[in-house]
Amino acid sequence: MTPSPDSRRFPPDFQWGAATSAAQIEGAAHEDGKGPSIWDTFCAEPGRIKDGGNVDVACDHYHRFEHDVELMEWLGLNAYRFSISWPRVQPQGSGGWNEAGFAFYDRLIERLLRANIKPHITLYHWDLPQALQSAFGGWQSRQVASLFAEYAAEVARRFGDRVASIVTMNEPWCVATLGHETGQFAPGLKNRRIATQVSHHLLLAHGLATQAMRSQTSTQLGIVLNHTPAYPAEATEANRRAARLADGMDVRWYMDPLFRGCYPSDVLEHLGDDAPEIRAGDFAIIQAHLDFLGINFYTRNFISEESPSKQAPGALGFTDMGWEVFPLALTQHLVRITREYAPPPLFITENGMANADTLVNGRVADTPRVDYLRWHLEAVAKAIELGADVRGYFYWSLLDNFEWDSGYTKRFGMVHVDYLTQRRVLKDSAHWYRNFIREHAASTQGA
Ligand code: IFM
Repeated sequence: MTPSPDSRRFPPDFQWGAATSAAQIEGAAHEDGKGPSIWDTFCAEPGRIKDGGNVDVACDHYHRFEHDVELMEWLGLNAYRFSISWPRVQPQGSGGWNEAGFAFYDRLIERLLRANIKPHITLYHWDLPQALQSAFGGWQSRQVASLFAEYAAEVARRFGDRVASIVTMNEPWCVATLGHETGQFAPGLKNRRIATQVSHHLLLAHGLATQAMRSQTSTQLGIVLNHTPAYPAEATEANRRAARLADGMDVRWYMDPLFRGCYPSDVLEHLGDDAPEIRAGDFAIIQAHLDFLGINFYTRNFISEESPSKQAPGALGFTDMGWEVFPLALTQHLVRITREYAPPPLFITENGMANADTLVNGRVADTPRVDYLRWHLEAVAKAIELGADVRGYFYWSLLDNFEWDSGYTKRFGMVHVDYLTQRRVLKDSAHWYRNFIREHAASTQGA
């Protein structure tokens, strides 16, 4: 077993957190005036979700948030990342606000602040109001980007002075590609031309929302990107070329507009007629000043042009999602983006693993997750030593929850959830994380 990283390698004011999202944990999908989201619709379509699950109840966090914050207090977290459900606070995605929806987030934020846990809000973690999908085709329409900015400004006006940060978008790649090109996620479209237009509108929405929020709040504003660094399987010219293109579609497609004001030319060339329509002035909007950048990291892409289904070596194993455990890529990637883009302060806004956990005599011995955590924190510590300005780490996820098209079949939590009783049990990884955070606090006291 590798030793745990030395907690003193993290800065004294490092933020130790866990992350969740509204649709995955809240439940109460039809309560207190919440409008339907595209995930409510998607789950109701036969065959979309592996176990036929839906988000009606999920972890019932809407009713159990007080207890969930107690779990965070037990863990010793000083930060918590969660998302606001747009259709809960604005059921139609435009027009009237739902005060009962805002009241829920108000109670949650107040409870977190009483526990000395910094709230970090995400505005869009995939649950678009269904009304906007039905009326405009969702993110296919530029108009939805403007409506998103109105929603963002309202959230910033109400909560901006009490939260540590506001993220506009979570993982636009997933929204565009999995939602509109492969059809795996809501709204389930399969059209590359639409997907690239959606990616452009998401970036535009991010920029417009950032501009709109600046006049309402001085809190930190940012975006969260999921990065899966591409590695050529063998060092052949064809594999290198394929890995470079994969990097272009995943990493540079979002980083270049945000930090350089353009899309990468090799990807534009590859897309040909499927490239998005871009209007004059769009890049200036997209390049709105960012206070921080959130990176979600889980695994790497192992690219072989010669045999596309080539299995990654997986010396450290694979998660229950089938994703290779490859923490070295996290260090290398953080150093690379620091060098290439000179980004603002970084947060690891998600990192974690699904494991086939079992509850035996009241205990979940999730050793693979403890190892995953240990290795990835070591990778972050190394990146900090090599110059990456990483300010916080959020484990994904606090609770086992609804894993999108996999339904409830994958468990990412540090806390086990029995979906029949809603009983929560802290896994071994939660105990490990708690000790690590305590060690860090003890070693940096008075620093
Ligand atoms: O559960 C998701 C989360 O919603 C977004 N990032 C990846 C996680 C694991 O797949």
